[in-house]
Amino acid sequence: MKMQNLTRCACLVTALLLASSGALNAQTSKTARPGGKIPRNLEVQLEKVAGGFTDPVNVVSPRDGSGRLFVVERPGIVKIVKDGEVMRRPFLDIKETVVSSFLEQGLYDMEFHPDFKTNGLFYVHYSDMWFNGDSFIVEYKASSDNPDRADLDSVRVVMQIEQPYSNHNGGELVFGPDGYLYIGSGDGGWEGDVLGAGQDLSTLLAKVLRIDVNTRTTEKGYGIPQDNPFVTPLQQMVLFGVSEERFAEIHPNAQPEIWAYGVRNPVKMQFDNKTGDLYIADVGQNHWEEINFQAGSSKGGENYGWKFMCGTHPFPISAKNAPQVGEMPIGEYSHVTDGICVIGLGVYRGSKYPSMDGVYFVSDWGSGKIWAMERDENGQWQMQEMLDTQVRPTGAGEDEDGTIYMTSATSNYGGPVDPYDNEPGALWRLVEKSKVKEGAETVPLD
Ligand SMILES: [Ca+2]
Ligand SMILES: [Ca+2]
Ligand SMILES: [Ca+2]
Repeated sequence: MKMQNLTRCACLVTALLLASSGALNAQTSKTARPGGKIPRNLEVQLEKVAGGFTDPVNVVSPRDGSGRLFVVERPGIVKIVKDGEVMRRPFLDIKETVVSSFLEQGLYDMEFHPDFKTNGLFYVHYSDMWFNGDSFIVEYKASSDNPDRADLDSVRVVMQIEQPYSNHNGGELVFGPDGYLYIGSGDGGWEGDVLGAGQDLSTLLAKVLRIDVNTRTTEKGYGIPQDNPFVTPLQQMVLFGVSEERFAEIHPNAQPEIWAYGVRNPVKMQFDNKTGDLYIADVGQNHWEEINFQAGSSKGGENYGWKFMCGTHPFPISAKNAPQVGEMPIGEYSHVTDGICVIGLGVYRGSKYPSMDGVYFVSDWGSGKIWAMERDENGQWQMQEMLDTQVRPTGAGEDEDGTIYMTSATSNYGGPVDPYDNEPGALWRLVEKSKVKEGAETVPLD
């Protein structure tokens, strides 16, 4: 299961591994690396909830009091877990619309509207079969006669993002505390940001996007929050009476959906439900994986540096005396030691495991490691290894109480493959080690 078994990965390891080791000393003081100690004693474990899934990549709660969890399967299926049992009939089946032959494609994520309980709306994000793998964000409604079924006729396209290559599609959908939908959009693909999307404000690729699904315009299936950082009110587009400072902030070609930019492949992002802080786990290229932190007070507009930076390091890594660009991550780890594809698990804010309160958990798909992150008494982020598992984390979500769940899948990188040929994946619950349920199956460890 470990890294040596992977022939190729989202971030092409192999020959470049050794080249990165010389850069290990270039760390800035604020970016944590594995090997730290969070300022509390914490031991966690993963309990198996259910298995038999086909490439599960995410799990989400409707927060409607039903206690159901919805597991997203990459081929285009959403299954319901109710009272610990996987329901036989799926909630949603859009396999005919989703292309999933390449591992980074498929149904990426699903999110329920904050008012799902009353309006029944939910959103999915996937690679579309008929539009050559373009990313689609689509709204559906739960069936009015059967809450365990989606109403396929209710489909409404919210957004289409052109995907010139099959990889680096991002995927996250998450509603912020402000009620807006945040979208993780990757750099479009190939390698090395060949499109130059990271720093290009005229494209939706390589961005965190923020849209209003409760309104729409004649051109778009959504509204633009007027406080998005690159919205330029028309009255500012005059030559006189505008300060130099304000002119410097005006980007007439910028896409107004952009909330933050300079990300490479933000597969997982999560809000801290108590503080509104946003954690963006950004999959890196060849050498470094990174975790970015955006305070709940942020007004947006952050530049997370790609493709000038990968973690705290210049890109390409051989660049000498390169200036640092943008916000530095709070955490990073090397492909040499710790993994190849970062998967954020989220901040625990539930009631059942008080020792985990406020801790951010993050994992790696290649190594199966799980870390806890927290600031110490000096405000310095710490990153401590919690578990070194034998499974491959792919996604995460939380139930209504805030308990964190993780999906794992065993697929190898690449394509074309039939996801149904892959070993079945599983759903896990992250718990305090001392509170593992009697008889529960726990995750295999290295
Ligand atoms: Ca999500
Ligand atoms: Ca792509
Ligand atoms: Ca970065």
